[in-house]
Amino acid sequence: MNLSNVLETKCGKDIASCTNEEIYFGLLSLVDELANQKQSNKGKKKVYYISAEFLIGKLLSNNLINLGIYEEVKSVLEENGKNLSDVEEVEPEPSLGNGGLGRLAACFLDSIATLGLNGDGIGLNYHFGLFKQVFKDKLQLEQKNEWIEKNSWLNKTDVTYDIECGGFKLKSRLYDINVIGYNNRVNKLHLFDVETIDESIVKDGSINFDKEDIPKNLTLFLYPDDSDEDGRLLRVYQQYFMVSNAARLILDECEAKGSNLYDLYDYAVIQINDTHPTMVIPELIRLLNERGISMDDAIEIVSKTCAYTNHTILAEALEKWPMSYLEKAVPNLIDIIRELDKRVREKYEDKDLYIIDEDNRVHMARIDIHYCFSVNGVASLHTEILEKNELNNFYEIYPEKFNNKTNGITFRRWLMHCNHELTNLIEDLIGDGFKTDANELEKLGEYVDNKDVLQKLLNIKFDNKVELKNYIKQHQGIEINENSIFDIQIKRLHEYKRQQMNALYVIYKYLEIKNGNIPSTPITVIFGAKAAPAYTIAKDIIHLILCLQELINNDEEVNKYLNVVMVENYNVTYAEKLIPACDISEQISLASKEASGTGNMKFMLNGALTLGTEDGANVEIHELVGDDNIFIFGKDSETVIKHYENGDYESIDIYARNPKIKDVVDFIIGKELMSIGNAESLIRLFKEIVKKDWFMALLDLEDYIKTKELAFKEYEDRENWAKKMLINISKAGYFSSDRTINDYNNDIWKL
Ligand code: DL6
Repeated sequence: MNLSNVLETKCGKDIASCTNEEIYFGLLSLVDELANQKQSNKGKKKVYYISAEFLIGKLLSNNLINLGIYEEVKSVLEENGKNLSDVEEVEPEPSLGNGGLGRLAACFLDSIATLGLNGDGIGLNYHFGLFKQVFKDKLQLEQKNEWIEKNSWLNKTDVTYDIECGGFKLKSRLYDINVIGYNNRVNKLHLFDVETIDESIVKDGSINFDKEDIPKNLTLFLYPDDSDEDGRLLRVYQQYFMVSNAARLILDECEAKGSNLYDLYDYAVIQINDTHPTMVIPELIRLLNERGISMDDAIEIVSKTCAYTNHTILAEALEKWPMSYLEKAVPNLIDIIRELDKRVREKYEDKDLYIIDEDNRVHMARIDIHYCFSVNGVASLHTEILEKNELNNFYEIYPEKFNNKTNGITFRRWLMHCNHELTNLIEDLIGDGFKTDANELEKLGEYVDNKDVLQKLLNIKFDNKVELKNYIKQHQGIEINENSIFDIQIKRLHEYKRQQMNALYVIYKYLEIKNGNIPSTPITVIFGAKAAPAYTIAKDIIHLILCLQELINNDEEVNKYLNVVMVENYNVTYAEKLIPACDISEQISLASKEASGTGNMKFMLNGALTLGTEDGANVEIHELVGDDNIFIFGKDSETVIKHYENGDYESIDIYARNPKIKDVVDFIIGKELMSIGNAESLIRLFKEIVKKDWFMALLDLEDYIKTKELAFKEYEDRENWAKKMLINISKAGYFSSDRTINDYNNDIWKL
């Protein structure tokens, strides 16, 4: 194929005279055409990965890489005076996810396709996604995030279903996105939409709309505000719409391949990603009943087809829907859910196993655990905590169902796409085998004493810092110092992830500098996080960080040594710039609370050192790199779990006893911040930390400060630091999602 000619034909004129937009749309059409020519993965059995989120990120460059034409396209564009990065800028980022759960689903789709496995994703086509975050007066505002253009990666299909909810019928329409494996075959991401959707009901760029008008609003937003009953009901409608479509599609595909439905599990395995798709279980049972299969048989068939992944230890994050909501939104499922509950009651006395509790709430995870054949956690520690603590009563009765699948990330996006310089260096050193077998990164270990290689690693990091600096300047007008240490915390905003503890460190450092204790190397602390619109304390934490950003960056005495940046509208695209530029990766959740984390893996792969607690997959990173190549601090999960059990943690004791901590916490409501911030918000946060501190930021603060200072000190020895970087990269192979998907396939899916 003469790419230059093909592209010119696609664009309708010579490349040199095209705008970046025209080139983008030309490439989009070319990529889809090439994908459609590729073979799709085939096989009798298929995995259906159902998920409320697919945080797929921009697709152009990744698709070019996976098709093996990235370099060629890049040089054709360069020959014509064009730059692929500028073309990438034109692409809107699909807004189909929120955080780790959705990004994991996207990494998994890439690996499933790459490994040649027969597997599709199924989700919803949210028109305005989560929300676009903007900062105004140092507060987070939410706006609708429009991403669907006339030409996009979405391909309209002929598939439609009539979905019956409580009170009305919805007509669905399936849109497909091609999932192109690396040098391999193509799968699909199936996104269902409702035909009657009406974008115009969202007013003035906001995220406000009539929550009751389900036919018009159903697929507008991911995780619509659930602070009121209408919002929560809307989530139930969304979930049901997603799984009812999924169930019909699956049954149709399996029947078309010859299944008589009694053997459904020979044709399909359904991976339920967190509890949002749980209703696929009763819905499938219902559809099988409709096709004449008895209740006993239907339950058995579905239980042999479905597998559940748990992604959270937070009890409050495990969904429980009031029966009254289900009666209203999904009356067709009520009898089946009651039947599923009845069967549990007949067998067990322990009320905590029941699906419907005494308050008439339906526990979604309990449906999954009783009626799936596999239940997995997403990191060793997480699975262990599920087995020993959170889900121990279930583990006791179903030990054979429980298994661990430590998460992973796709190296195509998180190394080859986002860090070209590092990829090239690795390829020069060890060849390109690591692109298909990530374990080959171990070979880098040979270079740990090679000064030339270590220097190259430092140079690449520096170049990436300059790139990030320019990006932040261009997008937010904030100037940062590429010669400073880049200390980065990017993830959803949640108290358990403890961005507030990092903010307290910033205050500590500010006060130190004011007292004349100047750091040897300047420090830039970077945050990126969206807070759920109704999560008040999370928004207070963002406000605190934005106040610190203003105070510190404008203080001539301090800003030479310390800067704070909260990037606006943190998303996959931003992550791709931040991760390659990072020196210190903040993974500071309260031990026992972060199921796994996947950002920790991305940073490690790009040569950042982890500053973290013994939580989630940090534990496995620690085991792989050894004590010298990671900075671990804080109380371990056992201690934390005991505090919760005994109810004996009082943050006020630490605050009152430790003057250093008191000074830092008091600063939140001191004159400097109160004069530039919102008093109500700052006081609320202060009180929360001193009186409640549910996620124990003060418990670990002193150790955190000490360990962070140690990390900064070690950074001074550049060569030794580069060694640590190299060791981290060389040990990252385990966290390839190709490994994770192989594990899922070998142990659960058996495709
Ligand atoms: O498994 C993917 C990802 C984990 O890495 C994170 O540790 C975990 O917080 C996240 N879970 C969720 C579920 N929602 N809640 N809460 O996003 O899953």
